[in-house]
Amino acid sequence: TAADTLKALRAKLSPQGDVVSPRGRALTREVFGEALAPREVVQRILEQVRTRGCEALLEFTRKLDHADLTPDTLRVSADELAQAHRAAAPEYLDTIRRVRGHLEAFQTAILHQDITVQRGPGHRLTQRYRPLKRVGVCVPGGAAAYPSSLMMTVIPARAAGVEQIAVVVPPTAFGGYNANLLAACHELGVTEIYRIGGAQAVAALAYGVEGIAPVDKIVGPGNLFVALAKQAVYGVVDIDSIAGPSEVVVLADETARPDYLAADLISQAEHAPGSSLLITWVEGLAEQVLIHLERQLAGLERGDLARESLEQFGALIRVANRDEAIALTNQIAPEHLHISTNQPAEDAERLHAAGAIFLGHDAPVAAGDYAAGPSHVLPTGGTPRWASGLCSNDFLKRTSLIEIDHDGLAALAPDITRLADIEGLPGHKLSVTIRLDSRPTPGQPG
Ligand code: HSO
Ligand code: ZN
Repeated sequence: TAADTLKALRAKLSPQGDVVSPRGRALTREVFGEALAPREVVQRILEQVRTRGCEALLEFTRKLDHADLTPDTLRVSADELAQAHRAAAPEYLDTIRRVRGHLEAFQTAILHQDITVQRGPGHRLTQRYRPLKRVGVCVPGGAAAYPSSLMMTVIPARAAGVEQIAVVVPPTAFGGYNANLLAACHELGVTEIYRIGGAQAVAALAYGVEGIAPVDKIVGPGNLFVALAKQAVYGVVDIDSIAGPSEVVVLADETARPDYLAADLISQAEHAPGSSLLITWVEGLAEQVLIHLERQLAGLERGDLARESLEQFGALIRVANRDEAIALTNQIAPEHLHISTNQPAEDAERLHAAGAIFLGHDAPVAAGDYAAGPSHVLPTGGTPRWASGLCSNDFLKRTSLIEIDHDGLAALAPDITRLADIEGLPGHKLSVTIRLDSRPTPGQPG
């Protein structure tokens, strides 16, 4: 049944749980003197960085990331950035500029505007948006270098008007020492980059340490420790959604090409871990896709990683008809949904729980991962039921402006005073009646 399928899929989709590898266990014993669950590891790290500051940050960076940094080498220097930029391939920089154009255009177009509502004479309300001042961006650097994730976080923040952006990236060859990533930073005008990762980086951003000022919000993907740390500091700062391993559901009808479908499934599986599900009602399609999967995996550089991921977190699912496919997809609530049918717009109308929806045979998820415009930082693990992908509006906060003059207050007074009576708060009432009993104060809007 669909419910059983869903349960089985959910089990597949939670490789992030509180599971520790034997290596992880050994490492925590070495660093903390005992084997700890990830949540406890994160608590210890947060506490240490909060109380001991940079010293603890450097210590964890040495012990967990095996990088011996000093307060001076922690931050990427302006020279390093300029040099990486000079060394970058011109075509690569052109790509960064073009993609930046697509992202900026979309992220700017969707920005919330202030809204003013006149409720009557002397009673005007405004919902006002202002950008956050200072934001921290986590860029992963473990399994691959991700200049695209840098763009997908920094450009929406900039579009919202955020002035200060601090990037943290692990001190690895794919991270803080990656020339392409540093060149992208320079191209985007990002100058504040720290070679730190994991829970210790999140702690530094949330609490601040000597040399790193605290931020208002932390965004961007990361491993289990980053995710748990972000969850733990929420409240001290804001965070975006907790992005787990990549997921895609591909919904296919008889017009879909099996070779395209195979490539779409592999493209998220190669994030390793990544979860890839095909849902179709077409007889024989899954079998055809399987043949192409084999063929394509054999020829791909990361084929082995993708194969492992597909075996562990992949499935080809056949349902009775389109309606069932849509219902199941809504229950799964995937990060990415690719509608590979001949009526993608119609189908999309009925699909309401996905981080991002790609419409049609020629709209692979990779287009959104790299270039289209919406951020590829999306909710996962079933959270698209209620969570949304990152966008420029997530870097705005709203404030209500309440403009009321003497007449406006007089009109509201009976209701205010009645509610104040009911709640037994005479001071509230007095703050209204004291004004009504006197003349309007000059120079008030109204
Ligand atoms: N698919 C990933 C984003 C990404 N893909 C980065 C390639 N680079 C997020 O779900
Ligand atoms: Zn991807």
